Amino acid sequence: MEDVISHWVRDAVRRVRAIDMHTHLFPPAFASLWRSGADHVLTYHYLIAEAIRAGHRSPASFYAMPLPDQAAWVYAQLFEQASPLSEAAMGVVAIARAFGVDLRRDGLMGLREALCDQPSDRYAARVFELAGVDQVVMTNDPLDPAERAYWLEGAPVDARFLPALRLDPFLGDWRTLGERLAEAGISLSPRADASDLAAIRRFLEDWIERMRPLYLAFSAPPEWAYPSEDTSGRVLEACILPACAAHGLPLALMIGVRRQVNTALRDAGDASGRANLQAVERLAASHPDLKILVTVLSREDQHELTVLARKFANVVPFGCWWFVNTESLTREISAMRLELLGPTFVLQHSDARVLEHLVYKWASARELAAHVLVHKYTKIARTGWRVTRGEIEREVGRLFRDNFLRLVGRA
Ligand code: RAT
Ligand code: ZN
Repeated sequence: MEDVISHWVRDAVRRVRAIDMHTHLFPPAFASLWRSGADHVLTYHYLIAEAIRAGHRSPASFYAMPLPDQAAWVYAQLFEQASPLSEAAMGVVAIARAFGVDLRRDGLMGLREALCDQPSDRYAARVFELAGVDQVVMTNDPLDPAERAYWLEGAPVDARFLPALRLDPFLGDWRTLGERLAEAGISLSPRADASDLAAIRRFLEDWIERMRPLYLAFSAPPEWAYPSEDTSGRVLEACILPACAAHGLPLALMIGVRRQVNTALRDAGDASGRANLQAVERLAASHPDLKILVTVLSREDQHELTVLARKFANVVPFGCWWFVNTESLTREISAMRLELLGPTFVLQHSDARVLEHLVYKWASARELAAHVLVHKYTKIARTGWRVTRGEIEREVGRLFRDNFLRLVGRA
């Protein structure tokens, strides 16, 4: 029976089509924001941090190089002068293999030839197929001028790319928000008064109408508090939460990032810290109708978040984010969530910044699911439960897609 269970689980996990609920990918029509190809794969900020560490080079001199030289330098540090043992480096090996490239034999040139670096529908379809992914959710920022222009000109959004409205600047410093909104034609006063909040609310309404996002989201530092009397607390209370309620949209919180602890590293310069999860608890308790998707960056917060989700059915933990998206930590976190919540969370998201990331991140998610579920199903079978293939397929479907789709009202 145990061999049969292992076969059923592995087969269900291999075949399930994932919905990726958080990526940084854009459709082909958003051409300048599209990222694919070997040079982008190798200059993923996860790898840049590792290469600069291994190669003892200053971030400034690294970033001064053109993209192909940056990629070649990262490749030399992490693949020629060392074994690719880290999660992100192994990811490149997995991408290469999926495209028929043997990195030892074919090197970076082989990878450049096999991967396409231009926006392309057909290539997107091929990569989605290799990853077994049906749809990805984007991270859409109406305050990014390049992105805003695509939306305003009505660039077509391929149905495989689903929008999510990302609101980080709205919860940041008031002056910076004012500057960013001014670029979008909205002027705020320094007072953060009722008319400013009304203008922000109208801006959100306008973009919800235009983008039709699946959820609103923001990432937050460890000290993020709720409720709060500062301007960001007022924006949340007066603009973001009412927008969620008016449109029945979930709010996704990504908590625990300490931005730019090393500014020279740019995108690679963020760190993590322990969050104050009582803020989430208060938000969940005071807004029982608000669906809250939550992921936390520090390993130390994972158990507290899981316990919190037991108390509030409107809190749904999702994925293993960034520094906890590693083989050992995803196993620990996902097993713990199953043990305390059953299959009522979202197993994984990719956070892909480059199209081909989907391939290795979802291969890892499948390996993770197989590892954790073979163990659990074997255990309930030994305990006396007659396991069926159908129930395994149902739960795998929930973890990879259905829990998320139900939450955003698309099931
Ligand atoms: O994982 C990452 O690539 C980070 O840089 C962040 O983008 C993070 O996932 C976020 O969405 O803020
Ligand atoms: Zn992200």
